[in-house]
Amino acid sequence: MCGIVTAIARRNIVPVLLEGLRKLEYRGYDSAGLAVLKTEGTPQLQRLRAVGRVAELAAQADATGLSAEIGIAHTRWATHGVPSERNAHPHISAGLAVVHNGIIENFEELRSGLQAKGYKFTSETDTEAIAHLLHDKLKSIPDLFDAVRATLAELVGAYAIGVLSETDPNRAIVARKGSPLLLGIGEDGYYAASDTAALLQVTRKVVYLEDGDVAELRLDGYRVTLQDGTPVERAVNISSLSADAVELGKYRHYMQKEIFEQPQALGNTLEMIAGGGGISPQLFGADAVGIFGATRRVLILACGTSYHAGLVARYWIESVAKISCTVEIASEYRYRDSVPDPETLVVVISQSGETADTLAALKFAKSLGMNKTLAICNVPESAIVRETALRFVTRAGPEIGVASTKAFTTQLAALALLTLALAKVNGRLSDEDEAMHLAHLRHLPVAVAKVLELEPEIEGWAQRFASKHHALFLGRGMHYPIALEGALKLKEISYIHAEAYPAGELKHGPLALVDKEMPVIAVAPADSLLEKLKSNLQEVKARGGELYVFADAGSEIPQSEGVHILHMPEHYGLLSPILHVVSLQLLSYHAALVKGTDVDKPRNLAKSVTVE
Ligand code: HGA
Repeated sequence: MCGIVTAIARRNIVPVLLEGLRKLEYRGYDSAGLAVLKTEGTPQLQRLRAVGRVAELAAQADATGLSAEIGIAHTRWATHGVPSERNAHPHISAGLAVVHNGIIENFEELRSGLQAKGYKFTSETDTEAIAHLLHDKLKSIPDLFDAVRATLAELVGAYAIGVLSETDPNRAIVARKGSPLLLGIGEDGYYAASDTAALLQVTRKVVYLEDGDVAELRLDGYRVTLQDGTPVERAVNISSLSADAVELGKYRHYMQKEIFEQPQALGNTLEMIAGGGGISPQLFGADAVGIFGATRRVLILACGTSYHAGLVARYWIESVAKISCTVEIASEYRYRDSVPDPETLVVVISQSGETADTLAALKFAKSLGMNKTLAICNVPESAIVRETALRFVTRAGPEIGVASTKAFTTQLAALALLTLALAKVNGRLSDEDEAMHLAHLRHLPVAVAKVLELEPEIEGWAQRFASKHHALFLGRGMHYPIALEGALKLKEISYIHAEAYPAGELKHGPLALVDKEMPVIAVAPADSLLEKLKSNLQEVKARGGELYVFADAGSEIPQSEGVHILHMPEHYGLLSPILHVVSLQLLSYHAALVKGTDVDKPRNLAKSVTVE
């Protein structure tokens, strides 16, 4: 998704803008740009834009010897108009420059109105309408800050913006509604960015803006107001994010680093149960006991990989806590008529906590009177975390690779804790079962490390099927969502078309696709469904399909012609999906390496999906 950096400081801020954009690259983008104000003599905007990588923009900045004390910069992930230099931000309207993350839903209406007034549009973006609208407002509202507020009042949709003006060269204006933006307070100036990682180079002191905030950054200070101009104070936080956490280190790709960080990420996330005590519902917030005790139903809302985490949790919550649970894709839920139930615990899951569809679905559920809400999220202080009554912040650390790995497994760890807490508060967890589940959770980092040792064998498999165009993933029970996640990972980063089915569904359709060109990947834990799964695998074999089976020790599936077996560790009970998904992550990663795709920044995808 688009990323924004804004800076005003007593130094050349061009390197700061460029480094900030590099740190936002992981969000996914197709072009980049920046604008600075040269303040010696008559203030003048200078803009550079490039399709492709930030490195290209940096080369242009170098070649032109660009230097300034105030500027805005942007990585663009196109929503309106193709990726091109013409559509790259900043967009300019006679002396004004604007960068924007989000979608302006009424841009067509705004554009026709502005065209009627004589404004010429040079791009296909919705963003350009903001620049011209602001220019138009400045004719009647001479103060830049007030004119920005008046402009925002006419926008329908989501935005985080940065604004510079030649006629008001000593300040930058930023604002947010629906897209992320935070301020950075540096030693020598003030900054703003879409996420903290972009600002760690200059400061750890950050101010999270709320939806509807507008802020002015000057050399000697900053102020924040609501959109109506009412001044507001926002707390200054010291970020604990480590600058190293976003460095690649010895790894070839962030995805590989993040796969291998999983034992540590799980250990950190589960640190609160490391002692010998039992499960404490307060891990989810002070009101958790009351809310969990009154929970008759759970509704999980999420998108993409987080949705798959929710699907696994459904099996856990229904079988252990005995509470009815449904899982729904957030972008569907938010637009359908459903039957609201105030007794339902609404659980939203998002890596970034800024996922636009999940946030909107949460707000929608609340508007229907469902106020028992819980967020599972990897980013403290994110929009979603601030909206819910209860929260659990996973401690995966920053996830840079677009394809989620450690965020997913730590979400599952959090959901396992939620299951146990719900079961305990509702009197459905015996002391022995609690002790057994906690022992498994505490051992989880070691168990995941064992799966990582299988990398060389998995790499061999990836070599074999990377040349295929399609793949089928099979699982049953709580491993069906793991098959879904395996197929999603393969699609995302290797561009091999993959589908996942509950193995029992094979004969109802997908078996028609099976031949020797269709590798079939099976998740085969040694659980109560194993015998059923074995029969499904026979159905594939009988039709000449090539089977790749991830089998728990003790599964007793023999290797034979066309049946490849990779031996996983022993069955890990309730938490088995967490082990099985790690092997599928490695499989996709290595298939993508063989295919030579851009593993960390797959085409067309973005990391924090901050637009609808
Ligand atoms: N709508 C703008 C910005 C897109 C965006 O925020 N993507 O994440 C454009 O298409 O340029």
